[in-house]
Amino acid sequence: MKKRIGLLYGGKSAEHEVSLSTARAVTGALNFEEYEVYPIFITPEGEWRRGELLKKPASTIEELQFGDDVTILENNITDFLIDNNGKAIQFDVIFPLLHGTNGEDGTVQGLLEVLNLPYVGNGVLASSAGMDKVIMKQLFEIAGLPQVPYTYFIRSDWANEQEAIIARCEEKLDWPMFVKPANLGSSVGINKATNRDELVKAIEIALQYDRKIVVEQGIVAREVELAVLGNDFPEVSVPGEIKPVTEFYDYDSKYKDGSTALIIPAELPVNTVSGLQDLAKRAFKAIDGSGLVRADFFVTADNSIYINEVNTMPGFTPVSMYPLLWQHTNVSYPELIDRLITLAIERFEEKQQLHYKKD
Ligand code: G1L
Repeated sequence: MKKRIGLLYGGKSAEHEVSLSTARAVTGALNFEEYEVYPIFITPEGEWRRGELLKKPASTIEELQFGDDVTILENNITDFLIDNNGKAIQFDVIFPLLHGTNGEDGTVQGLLEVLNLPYVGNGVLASSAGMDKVIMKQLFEIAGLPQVPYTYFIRSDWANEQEAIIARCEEKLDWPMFVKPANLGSSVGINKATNRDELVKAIEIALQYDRKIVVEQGIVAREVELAVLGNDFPEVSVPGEIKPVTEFYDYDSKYKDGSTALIIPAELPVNTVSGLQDLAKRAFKAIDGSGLVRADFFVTADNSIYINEVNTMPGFTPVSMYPLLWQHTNVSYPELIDRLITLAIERFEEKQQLHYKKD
């Protein structure tokens, strides 16, 4: 029996287009002898539209964007589960290639939990923890992972005690500082500050994107990333390095210009590599990850390691860091996708065994 996969992509998010290209790439890697692939498109306005069973990989993203002539699911999003004859489609697994519809992650995962459907990747807890830099840092702290000094506050704190917040930043952190919205996956709203004036400006900008702000101490370091794959016994890839071409790469240079170089494997001493691999696994466990995470680190000139963050929904096209890291660790893109699907089903089946009441 072929496995029925629902590919969920698009969405009411800044990464709508990225999600579409990713979905196209995934259809290109799935073995159609093994899988029945159902596309489920979420429009930029948030309407859910299920397409017909795909016969072959999508050759363009346009093929995956359905118009309003296709099953419109505006009143009941769970209609994606119903075929054109009113029969339920029994999905074996859903592949959610998107961020939460309102920018908060874990929301789509929550929907899939309520529907009792197996899905690829992290659960509700890891997804939402991975979306909030402060919560993530607190979990890393508890797990004893090394990270750069930071402080945080919310908008109303800033309104009431601006002076105290600046004082706290200067007391806890050295210049330069990086100001970041706590809640965004990408680099939007992130700015560097080398003095008080710049700090105030950077905070005002960051507050346009989130009510919670993190201020981190800047360090001179290389950016090194590792891929983690698994559930209870995760495996780790070789490290890769991101070499920015500009001094600090913003959203545009990171995601559009291609002005960063990926160096895989990163050139590092063997014990630094094993240190990174150990920390990557511990970071995965600290957020209670499942399926995959990309763990991002800073490595200084003397090879000190600091964890920066984990990404529970990393870039996932064949030329993105996460799949490339596995390719260099002898796991091809199609194989990676198969492994993720298997992991999703294993986790789901294990959860089905749990008792929900005393008996
Ligand atoms: F399903 C996985 F494997 F967990 C998964 C889900 C989402 C992997 C990678 C992603 N990434 C994305 O969806 C995105 C980077 C395209 C964001 Cl919209």
